[in-house]
Amino acid sequence: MPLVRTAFADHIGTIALDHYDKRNALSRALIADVLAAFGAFRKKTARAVVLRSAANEKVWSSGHDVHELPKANVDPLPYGDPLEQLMRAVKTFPAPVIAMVHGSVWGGACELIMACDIVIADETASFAITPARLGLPYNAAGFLNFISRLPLAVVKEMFFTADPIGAERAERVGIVNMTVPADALEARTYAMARTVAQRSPAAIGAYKEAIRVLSEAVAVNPDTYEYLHGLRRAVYFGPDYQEGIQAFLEKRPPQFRRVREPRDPLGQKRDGARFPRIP
Ligand code: YXS
Repeated sequence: MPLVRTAFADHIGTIALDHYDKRNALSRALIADVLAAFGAFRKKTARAVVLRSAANEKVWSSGHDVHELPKANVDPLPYGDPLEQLMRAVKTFPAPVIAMVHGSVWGGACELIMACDIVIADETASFAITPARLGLPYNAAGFLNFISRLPLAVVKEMFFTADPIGAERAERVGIVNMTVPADALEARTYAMARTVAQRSPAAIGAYKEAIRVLSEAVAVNPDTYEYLHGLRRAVYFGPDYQEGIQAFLEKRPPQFRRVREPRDPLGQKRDGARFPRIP
């Protein structure tokens, strides 16, 4: 049973997340169906793709399928993770991907929205990036999807509080292009898609790829890369991540304890530095 519904008309593809029993959690299986739809629309040379929820419910997507996250001591968001593959598929699709948002967007689904080219929401929409609730370390590509789109102070507020930002403020800070009344959302989204589909697909394809390359042009030398990776390792090997995942699965609030003195792999107490030395 496919976990997405698709449609194609007037050069416009539609991918509708359709697994509301699990609040459209971005599971490996659901992502595989979304990636297959993008592959089919690439063959049809779609000029725009609308990414939406099939259900007109209070949740658009609840983010990464937490049951598919490692329980501890393993990088939870490696390069090959299906959700990371989905982000790259959206960003490299040769035509604009327009997110149509009714309802709340959580965790990795919030980053998925950031990876889309255009976001049209209604007044029921809200956006929360929630790794801090799980004690989960975020990756550089993920941060860049936010930093390249939003003011730093908003990125920090979202990551440090893990609280939702409502539709009206989401439009003000740039999470969405526009917020429209719920009864106008579908019409406004497809009107935008039709306009895009009337323009030059060759030019727009080149614009999208050029903007992607330029927006990702961040020079990180090997030392800095290792430093950033060290920051993540310290978290996913740490007690918070284990407790965060366990608490979610047990449906209880997490109890994050004081950070234990980090020990190097030989178990030697280090000089109290909580993170690897800055190169
Ligand atoms: O218990 P059953 O079998 O009925 O299933 C329940 C939930 O377990 C399931 N479900 C999920 N399953 C896997 N992964 C999820 N993210 C997830 N979210 C929900 O869906 C069924 C209905 O859930 P329920 O009863 O809670 O629905 P609700 O309508 O009362 O509440 C909807 C939500 C979205 C407010 C609530 O489900 C929720 O808070 N979900 C978790 C949102 C979240 O924290 N997402 C972040 C996941 S981690 C992630 O995306 C990244 C790795 S990161 O952490 O970096 O952002």
